[in-house]
Amino acid sequence: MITQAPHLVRAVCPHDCPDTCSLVVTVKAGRAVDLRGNPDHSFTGGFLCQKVARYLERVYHPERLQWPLKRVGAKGEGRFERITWEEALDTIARTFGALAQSPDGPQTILPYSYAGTMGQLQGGSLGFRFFHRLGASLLDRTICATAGIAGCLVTLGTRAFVDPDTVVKARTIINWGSNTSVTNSHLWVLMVKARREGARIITIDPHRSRTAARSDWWLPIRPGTDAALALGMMHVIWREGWHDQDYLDRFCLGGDELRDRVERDYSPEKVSAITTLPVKDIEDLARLYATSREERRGPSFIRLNYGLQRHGGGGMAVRTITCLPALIGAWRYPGGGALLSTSGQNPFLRDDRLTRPDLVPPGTRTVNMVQLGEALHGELAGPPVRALYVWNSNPAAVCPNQHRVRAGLARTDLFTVVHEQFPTDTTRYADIVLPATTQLEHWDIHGAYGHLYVQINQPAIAPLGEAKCNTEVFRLLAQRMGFERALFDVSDEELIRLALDPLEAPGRYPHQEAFEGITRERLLEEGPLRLNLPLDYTPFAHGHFATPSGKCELFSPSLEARGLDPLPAYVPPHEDPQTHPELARRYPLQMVSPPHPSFLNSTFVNVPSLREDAREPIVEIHPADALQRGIHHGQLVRVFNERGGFQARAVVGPTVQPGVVATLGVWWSRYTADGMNCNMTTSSRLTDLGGGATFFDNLVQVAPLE
Ligand SMILES: Nc1nc2c(c(=O)[nH]1)N[C@H]1C(S)=C(S)[C@@H](COP(=O)(O)OP(=O)(O)OC[C@H]3O[C@@H](n4cnc5c(=O)[nH]c(N)nc54)[C@H](O)[C@@H]3O)O[C@H]1N2
Ligand SMILES: Nc1nc2c(c(=O)[nH]1)N[C@H]1C(S)=C(S)[C@@H](COP(=O)(O)OP(=O)(O)OC[C@H]3O[C@@H](n4cnc5c(=O)[nH]c(N)nc54)[C@H](O)[C@@H]3O)O[C@H]1N2
Ligand SMILES: [Mo]
Repeated sequence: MITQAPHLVRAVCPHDCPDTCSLVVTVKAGRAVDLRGNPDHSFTGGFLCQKVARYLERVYHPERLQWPLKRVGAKGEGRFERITWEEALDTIARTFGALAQSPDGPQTILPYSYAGTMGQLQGGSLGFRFFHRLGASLLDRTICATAGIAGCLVTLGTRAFVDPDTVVKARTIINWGSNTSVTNSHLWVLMVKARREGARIITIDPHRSRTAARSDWWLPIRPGTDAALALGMMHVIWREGWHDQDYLDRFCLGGDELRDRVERDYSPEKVSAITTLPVKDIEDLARLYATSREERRGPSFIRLNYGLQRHGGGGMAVRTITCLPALIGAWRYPGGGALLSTSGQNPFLRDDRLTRPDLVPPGTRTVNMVQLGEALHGELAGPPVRALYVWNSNPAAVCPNQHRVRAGLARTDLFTVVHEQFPTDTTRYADIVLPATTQLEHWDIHGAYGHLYVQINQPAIAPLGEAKCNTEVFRLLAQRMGFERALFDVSDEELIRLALDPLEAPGRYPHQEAFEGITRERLLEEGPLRLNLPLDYTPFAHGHFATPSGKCELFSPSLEARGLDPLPAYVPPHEDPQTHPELARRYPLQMVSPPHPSFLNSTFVNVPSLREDAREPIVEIHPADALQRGIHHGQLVRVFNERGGFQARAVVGPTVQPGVVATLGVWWSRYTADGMNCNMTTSSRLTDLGGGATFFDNLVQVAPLE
């Protein structure tokens, strides 16, 4: 396949981002010399974000791991020696085999992976299959999205979904806890198109994000109080008679109960006190939202994202916000409704045939990935963790309560394997480091969580050095463990076929018909193909929710059966100054720590041009809070709480409200002055629904360094 004349290869951006761009790579004499957004894919529109535009700098980075290593220094020190694949694989198989035979059994082995690649093959498939067959502990992959999914399931029975291609028709657009122009930039393009047709763009965010700055209206809500705002909007909508009674009567459960609750408990005055937004703003927001069809001649669209979920009440917040479109009947119209994720529309995004959960021994314990620190300190139920296998993740940077995570990783009796492309914070703690391929060096098949296209990624170049892809490593390990050949002697191309094969259970939601006509051959020949769903798709225009009642459950009998509040409600943050004044006396500032536009979580921090762009960790603080602490703009400060601290440069200004601070980006320890990052301060407590992470539910203090 690799020829001397320059040729083009179609690839897919593998990163954890809703946009899953289609890429075109130019290869010359076996080397990728150019990479750009595919102009023929309508959603990608021929442009890439500032990070992936530099993807080749990652691929050919001088620090790419190219051969297996074994540790020769202390854990955390980062001293390694080159070994052969034979030695590396034998060591791992021998250690896993011995642990599986030990009295505590295979659950002493903890696999740890997240979204280094979103591909169905390299991000799922044989990796899961291997650890399921081994009987290792299961990992609850909660670090990002589970609170929101759980919240959506209560109200809608599926993820809040609007066909992104229809967003240009919306006339009131709300970015709710969503930094769309940064984290979902191709949807932002559609929002701007809608604005040219008269749409108004509103952003609800405690931080004046790039998106907030580019919006028509920014509402600087107090962190963790979004459910209260949504309930206040409902109060106003019912009071003013802006609701859609017909939609409520025909397609919803519990409209009257919800109305009683918001009339009684969520007056704009009360909501104003919780959210710190003025009463007038709450009323104006409700009006713009509910009267968009009449006044702005098009429906209302909410881009609901992850920022507002990373709080103690994050699940309930999403459950509550996803009630709003039903209240005003927004689901009836193309472009109307709320979008969290399109992934629920794609059959293979939950395909057990690739991962084989049926192989898991009954009674296997599950470890919540947010609580890696606790797991490594033996504080969770079940056998102690004696071995850790990390791939597609960098927990020594991205995991909350980082001091405890690092202390756990430093345990001398823990056997740690890390399969990585780069020497990250996590590889420093590994006993064995395995070199991984990048997206240009392996096969994959991708859906997306921000559009409706399926794509195949073809390898453009040969693996660098001795790098191997995830599926290959699990094949080799399975061989050494003596696992069934039928389970693991499966090529990547066969796995792609399996992913696209018809499901055995027809009629299952999402519908298999979505794949009709989408074949491996067509994907290879034609590039991205849209799922077989109608244009202007409005799945809830006539109800058909995926809840047990088939209705939009404003009142949830299933929550009631679990002994939980069946109606939407405001659940305060775990670390809430209003309800925990004594904690707030020591740590008075609520800190959010969303991604830096130059980075993708902790990925790309080691690409020099992007890191230069981000410069160094900063903390944005309101002038009143800075004055009180004697902090001036540009000064070095320490941000801390009981869990730990990190150093940052103060950016003083009105980009946050008093009582709130913001820091951007998950830095690698080697690129910060003190070797720390924001996750030194974040907590491993979980959300109310879904067991999710609460990164932004974090009280801190800020003090000048000198
Ligand atoms: N460039 C870039 N793109 C990315 C990523 C990246 O790291 N870099 N990460 C990818 C991943 S893994 C994900 S999950 C998505 C995340 O996509 P988003 O959800 O858009 O990401 P965040 O920036 O974490 O959060 C959005 C905004 O929520 C705000 N926020 C924090 N707390 C609250 C709150 O209580 N209420 C409200 N209303 N807002 C709040 C934050 O200040 C932030 O500006 O983006 C993906 N895309
Ligand atoms: N404070 C704070 N913390 C956060 C967040 C935040 O906003 N604030 N965001 C959270 C969110 S939303 C998420 S999703 C998590 C993300 O957590 P992770 O999924 O761990 O994300 P990354 O930091 O991107 O690390 C992924 C790693 O996988 C590696 N990798 C990429 N491709 C491959 C491959 O093919 N094979 C192998 N073996 N490795 C590969 C990359 O080199 C990279 O080091 O972080 C969370 N942490
Ligand atoms: Mo995420």
